[in-house]
Amino acid sequence: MERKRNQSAHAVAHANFALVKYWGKRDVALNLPDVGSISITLEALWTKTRVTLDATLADDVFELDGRADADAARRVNGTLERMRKMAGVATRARIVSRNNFPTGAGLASSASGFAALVTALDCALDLGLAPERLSELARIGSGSAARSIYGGFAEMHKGTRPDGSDSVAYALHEPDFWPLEVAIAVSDRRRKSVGSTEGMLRTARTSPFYRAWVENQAADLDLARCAIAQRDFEALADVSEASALAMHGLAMSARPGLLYFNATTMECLHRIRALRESGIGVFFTVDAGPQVKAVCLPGHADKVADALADVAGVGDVLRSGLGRGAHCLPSGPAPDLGPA
Ligand code: 2P0
Repeated sequence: MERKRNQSAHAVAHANFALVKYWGKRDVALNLPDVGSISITLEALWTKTRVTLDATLADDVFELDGRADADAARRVNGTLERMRKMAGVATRARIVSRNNFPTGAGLASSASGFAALVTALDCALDLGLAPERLSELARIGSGSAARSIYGGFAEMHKGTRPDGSDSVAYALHEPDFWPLEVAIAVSDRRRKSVGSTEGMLRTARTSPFYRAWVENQAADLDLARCAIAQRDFEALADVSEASALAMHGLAMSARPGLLYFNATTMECLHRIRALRESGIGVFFTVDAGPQVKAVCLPGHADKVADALADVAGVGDVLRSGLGRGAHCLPSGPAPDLGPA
């Protein structure tokens, strides 16, 4: 195999969250989802990753947020091996990655993380892969990462092939198609106690409602795709809140039940419903953590952010518009926390 020397690339990918939720796997080894999903990509939350191929290294080195991270290194090892094999190189890599938001707290750090990693590796290894192939590679690392390859609105297809080559995401619309705004009420920055992978497996194994969830998903995906295409906020609010609550209801019905909400989460949901009833364009969604994501019509996010900041237990309210897809950055110094 060819030994590449010190070839370096730097990429950024933005976090995304689903409006129609992914929860459940049809194949664990290849990380194939049992359901499709539809997401929005967030401009303000990102991972920047630099990959440097270094022929002097005996092993890969992975640094996350300024510290060597052995758990994260194990998680990215499969992706590295797979992409090196595609390029026909054996050179070890130094990977330096930074998130500008809390890791593992229900803010989709694995989504932006794996999307940034495969994008940086694609550049460093000169692979020139199509977005669907990058999406496939990102998915093997983390299901939601398949969607962070794209900006704006994206749809993940559950796929049917055993090899997973059609379990990939596609772009639905660019960010400026419908410039929705997001306010995120952060009530707990700690890592969640049960990760998404374990939570999904437990749910599929033990919930009596799992098959019903899987069977209902196609209808929700159709509703959300149409609502977005027609910029119908009421319809999107209806299906998105239903999907989030069904996902959490399902997770709660596992044994032992998964409780990602805290008291502040619930208070925020009530606050958002009250705002919508008063005429403000806002709906909620919640992922595998207590943070509440409020999706707002353009121009409505200031009022929503103020209202969420008032809820007892809310520490910060993060704000974002819709962001671009993953891309390589001009080469420069190691990733910093500057603008993406
Ligand atoms: C989603 N979540 O659609 C759902 C909703 C969290 C709740 O995808 O096991 O880290 O790595 O494929 O992508 C978070 O799970 O899970 C997630 P794996 P991932 O965004």
